[in-house]
Amino acid sequence: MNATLAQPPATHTGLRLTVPETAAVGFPALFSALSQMNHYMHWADAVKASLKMNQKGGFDCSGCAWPDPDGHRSSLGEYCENGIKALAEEATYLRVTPAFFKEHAVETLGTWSDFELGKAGRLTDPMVLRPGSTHYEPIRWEEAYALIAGELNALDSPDEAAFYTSGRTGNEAAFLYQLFVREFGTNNLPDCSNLCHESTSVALAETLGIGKGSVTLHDLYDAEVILVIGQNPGTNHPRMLSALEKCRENGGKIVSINPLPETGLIRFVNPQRPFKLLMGGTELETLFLQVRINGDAPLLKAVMLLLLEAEERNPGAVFDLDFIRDQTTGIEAFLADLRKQDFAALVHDSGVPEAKIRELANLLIPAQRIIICWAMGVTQHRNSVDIIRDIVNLLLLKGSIGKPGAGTCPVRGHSNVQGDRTMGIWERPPVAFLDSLKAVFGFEPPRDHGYTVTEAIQAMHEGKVKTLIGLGGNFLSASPDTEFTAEALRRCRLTVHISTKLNRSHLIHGHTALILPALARSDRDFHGGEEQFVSTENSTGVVQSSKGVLAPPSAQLRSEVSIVTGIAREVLKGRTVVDWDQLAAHNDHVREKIEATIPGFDRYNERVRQPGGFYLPNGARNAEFRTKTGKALFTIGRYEPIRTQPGELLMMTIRSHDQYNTTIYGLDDRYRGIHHERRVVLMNAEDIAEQELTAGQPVTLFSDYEGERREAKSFLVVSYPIPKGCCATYYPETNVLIPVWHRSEDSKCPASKSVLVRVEKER
Ligand SMILES: Nc1nc2c(c(=O)[nH]1)N[C@H]1C(S)=C(S)[C@@H](COP(=O)(O)OP(=O)(O)OC[C@H]3O[C@@H](n4cnc5c(=O)[nH]c(N)nc54)[C@H](O)[C@@H]3O)O[C@H]1N2
Ligand SMILES: Nc1nc2c(c(=O)[nH]1)N[C@H]1C(S)=C(S)[C@@H](COP(=O)(O)OP(=O)(O)OC[C@H]3O[C@@H](n4cnc5c(=O)[nH]c(N)nc54)[C@H](O)[C@@H]3O)O[C@H]1N2
Ligand SMILES: [Mo]
Repeated sequence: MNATLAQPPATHTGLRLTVPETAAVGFPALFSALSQMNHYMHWADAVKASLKMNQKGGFDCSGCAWPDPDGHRSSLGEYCENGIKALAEEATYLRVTPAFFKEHAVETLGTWSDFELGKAGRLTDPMVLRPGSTHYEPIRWEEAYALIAGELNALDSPDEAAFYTSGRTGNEAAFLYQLFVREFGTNNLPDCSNLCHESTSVALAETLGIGKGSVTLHDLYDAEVILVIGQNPGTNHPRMLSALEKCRENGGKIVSINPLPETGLIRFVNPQRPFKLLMGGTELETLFLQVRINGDAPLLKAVMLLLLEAEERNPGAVFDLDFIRDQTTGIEAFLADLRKQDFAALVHDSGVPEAKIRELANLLIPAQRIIICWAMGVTQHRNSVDIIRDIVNLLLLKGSIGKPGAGTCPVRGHSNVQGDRTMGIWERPPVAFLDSLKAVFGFEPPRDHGYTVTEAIQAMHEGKVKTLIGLGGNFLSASPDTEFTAEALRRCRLTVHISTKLNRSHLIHGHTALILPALARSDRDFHGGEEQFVSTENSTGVVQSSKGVLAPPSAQLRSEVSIVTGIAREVLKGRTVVDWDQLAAHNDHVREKIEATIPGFDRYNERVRQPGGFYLPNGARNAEFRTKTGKALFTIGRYEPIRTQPGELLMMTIRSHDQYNTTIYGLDDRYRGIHHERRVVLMNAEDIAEQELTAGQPVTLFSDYEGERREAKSFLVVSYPIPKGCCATYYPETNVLIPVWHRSEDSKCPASKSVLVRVEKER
């Protein structure tokens, strides 16, 4: 067994604090973005790539899934500081070559921080780590495929393998991957959605008949009120700020519901509008409700009670009674449950002053066009599906769905995570999808549901899954329960990662491990006598093409399409009914099969070539609800407050401004005023005093679930405006504290935003 460290080393890098910023973007963002490019990219590449990023006919930024404008796109660049950082990380001139792996033993690389691993550069060659070896060594592609085929075909059952996907994979590779996996014979297709918006997919499919959001970018401009719940767009979706600015200018109101006063929501200085830039930007937030962590369910219920009260005083003036009568079911049971709630207790549990909740209700009472945006602050709790049910209930009461300027806006993370799901990357595929696969390809796909990410980890730990293949991502560091997950990986016979950059999942491995280096979004992909493009789907269901523009970092790299077809051909040799050679020859062939299999992709090859792409059909957008009753469903969001014991804090694990998930761009969190250090715990000043700590003090954080102690050492206490009883740390450093089973029952999404911890002084 290898002793390589599963967690980044617990060393400090030199904390420096400043006052949190009060405006987002502007000149500092421009400066930060340029300095990243300057550090890691050749200038010619930087110029070429930045002119093509998010432009029609260019490539889709691999940062977030925020939509691009349908019409005019700014020539100054439809991207943001963090999109540039994503590009600089991907298109770096630094290389991780066979010589690099020869020089550094796997165990030694384990002592590097995640920041250092990422900065080593782009992977250039397929590499293998053979049983008992200390170093990765080069392997030929065909030999790597044969090795995978040998392992997979030796399993007792196809269900002994799991096939992970991260959300950067384009539609074409994702479709082929699930096709291969299902012909191989399993639905074990866990993906990063399982750790991310899974609660959204479950709740929206149940209530509105589609697991995706309903709004377009234009709806955001036209809304009267936008609620932004549990989301930090200034860092994670900076281009969303332009949409919020437009909404403000049209007279709309923006409400942020968050335990932290996030800078991006306070004031936005739009770099594409020089006049506004000089004037100090636009005030975005109308109202800030500082909820307690996990206080959203009681808050939403309290608001809906106030709406009900106003409606009863003045029937028909608050609720959209026609909409409720014609388009929904379940209102009676929902209202009966709402009436049973104790307003004072709800207010107390939310952590928000009653006056603020009344202010929010007063904004909502006259409004007819409401949009609710949400992200990880909503989806990563044990009761997340219930919170989203109440989000939907609120919109339904107001008839704010299925019409312009209104609807659901779950803001997706990875740039193609939504598209991957559309392509069938799903451990619980709908029956209609499987029937369609069968009709188009002529094999019988497996019907039993597969494992989600945390279930796959448990199965690997128990020896039920013996091979893990990852199409992108960083399975180890993205998952909860780092040490448990590491052990699960070590017990595998084979772990394979199709990757662009080095990460910790390459270092914590099965008996044999493979790294297969892939082309990235910004790389040119020339095959079949032509330059190929892929396609992606953004958060609003627009599918468009993405074509890289830079020379690939090594001639050895293959596209994800090529790698997936290469593996499939070898594994299914002699028993496949799919013409993999034809699919590998040109991405148009893959799109033809997608069109034949999945509704909404008519004339795919033609429409994806249109500038700006096309919208996929979306029932909820047109008030057509494909639920079991054919109507939108009012449901009951259950809720039980999380009570902390004395000395206990409820911790959320969040992103700094300088990271992309497990990829660490830098050590600063500029907007929050935290510099050059990631091992910090943000605490309320009163908690610091009560626990007799001081700011800057080193502490160990530990959790104690079912009597099992999990700890994370060497965190520095930072006093921060966060509600009392709550604390915040950066992911992935504290994933070690989250038990693998600490997740939503309904969606299996880890409860990474509500972790009970304690703080212990060090030294
Ligand atoms: N630059 C950059 N962009 C990214 C990413 C990145 O890492 N870096 N990641 C991408 C991915 S995969 C995703 S999913 C998204 C993530 O985007 P976000 O969801 O914005 O990411 P988090 O940092 O997890 O932020 C969660 C927010 O929810 C708040 N919050 C936490 N708990 C609660 C709660 O109980 N209630 C409420 N109301 N709020 C709460 C936190 O204070 C924080 O503001 O961003 C995507 N875009
Ligand atoms: N505690 C805690 N845990 C969390 C979260 C949290 O908020 N708190 N957030 C969760 C969320 S929302 C998500 S989405 C997951 C993220 O989980 P993942 O998607 O698994 O993680 P990433 O860090 O995005 O993966 C980065 C790696 O992907 C590879 N990569 C990058 N681009 C490409 C590409 O174009 N092709 C290929 N083949 N590989 C590529 C690189 O090798 C890079 O090292 O983490 C989850 N984990
Ligand atoms: Mo995500």
